[in-house]
Amino acid sequence: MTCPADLLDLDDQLSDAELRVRDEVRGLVDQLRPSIPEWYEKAYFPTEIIPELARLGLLGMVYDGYGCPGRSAVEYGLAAVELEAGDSGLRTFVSVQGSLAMSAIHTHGSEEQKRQYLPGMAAGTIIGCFGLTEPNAGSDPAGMTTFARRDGDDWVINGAKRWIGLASIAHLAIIWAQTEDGVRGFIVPTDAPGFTATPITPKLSLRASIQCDLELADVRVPAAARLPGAAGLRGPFACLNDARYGIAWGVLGAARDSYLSALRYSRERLQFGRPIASFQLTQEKLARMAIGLTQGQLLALRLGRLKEAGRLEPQQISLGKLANTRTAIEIAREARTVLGGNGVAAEHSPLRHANNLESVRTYEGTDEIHTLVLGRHLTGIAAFR
Ligand code: TGC
Ligand code: FAD
Repeated sequence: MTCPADLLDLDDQLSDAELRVRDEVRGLVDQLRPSIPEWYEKAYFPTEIIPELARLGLLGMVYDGYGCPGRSAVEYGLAAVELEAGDSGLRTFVSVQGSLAMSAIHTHGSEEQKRQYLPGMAAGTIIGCFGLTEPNAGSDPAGMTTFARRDGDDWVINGAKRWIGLASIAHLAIIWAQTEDGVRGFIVPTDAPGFTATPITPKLSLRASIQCDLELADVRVPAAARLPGAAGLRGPFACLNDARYGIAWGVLGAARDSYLSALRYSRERLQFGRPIASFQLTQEKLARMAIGLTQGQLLALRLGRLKEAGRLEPQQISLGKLANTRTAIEIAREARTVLGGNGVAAEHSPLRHANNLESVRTYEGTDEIHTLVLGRHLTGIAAFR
């Protein structure tokens, strides 16, 4: 019998190296799985696993040189699936550290900045965060008011950021700010005077993960802290592409774990003297979940192969992030119904995944923003403003 989570034998499309990465990360997440409900309940992000994530080459996974692992786009996608099959918080850590903070330095940094920060970030000894969103500028980062002004050879930054992942445990923050010449990016040490990160608590989603409010009050950094390759909003948006790509894969892990939980439970749970899996309505739910998961896997794999060929376009990433996140949240919610009342107990994962996916559908561009990115691509008319 084919694996219920791989009905089209997509493993057949993966190389030995890709399968090896997938299996290694799956093995790690299997070890972590028993602890995850407690981390979620206690709103605890397990920093103690960072060295193991680094050892498996999951930090800055697709970047080359400077101590980075240099793995392929599909390998990164498969790792994201396995991490998110545990909890979206695990995949979010890897996304923020690798696809956002390291991506900003790898893509826009000077040679000196790359040498100074990337090896430690790949090793997990330097943690980074990425500050784009502000209290009054979320979907529309062009509305940011954080401002960096020149003062002799230094820059002095003032403003506020909101929802910034990892900031309270980070050593450096990539801060995007307006300047007299437009938006620019800065590497800001989090122990700089005037820099404050305050975790946002309590949260009802992504509980085993850290997001913060940032305050920047006259934070002074040298000229060498500016990312020389970033000019305008293209700078941060280029980083979002890699993170959104990872999400298009990762959410399938949450979907798969939810679907397999429901499938398992439906075979074991008896009502009216029969396994609930024997009822046509339950089978219809399971079939719908299997179809959604399979379509999502095909979509992610195609995005991965396009990325490896250097042909992946932003609107294709929007399509993948939007479609797969939407599918995953539907699967997680449907899976919860199969578990009945037990589905709201913390020992079962689907409701936790569904709650996490509320964050995932919102960050890195909401459903609505990715719909409008696609709409703009289809019509040539931007409907944002
Ligand atoms: P727009 O006029 O479209 O573009 C401004 C400049 O940026 C360029 N550009 C891109 N470049 C590379 N990749 C992309 N995907 C790009 N999208 C746009 C564009 O070519 C232009 O360049 P230039 O040189 O001509 O100036 O900008 P807009 O202001 O109209 O914005 C459009 C819109 C709505 C799509 C954009 O604002 C948007 O994407 N909003 C969503 C914001 C968002 O996603 N924020 C994410 C914050 S980080 C986060 O959530 C981390 S979550 C943790 C985790 O990942 O796990
Ligand atoms: P708003 O932009 O105020 O949107 C509110 C609603 O209005 C949404 O439904 C939106 O789709 C809709 N809307 C807005 N504009 C339009 C339009 N033109 N047409 C139709 N509908 C529209 N940011 C970072 O910079 N770094 C991080 O590490 C980070 N991590 C995050 C982690 C979590 C758990 C969360 C929840 C957020 C994180 N974010 C981060 C912020 C995230 O990117 C923003 O929340 C997201 O971009 C949406 O912005 P907003 O919350 O201000 O919502």
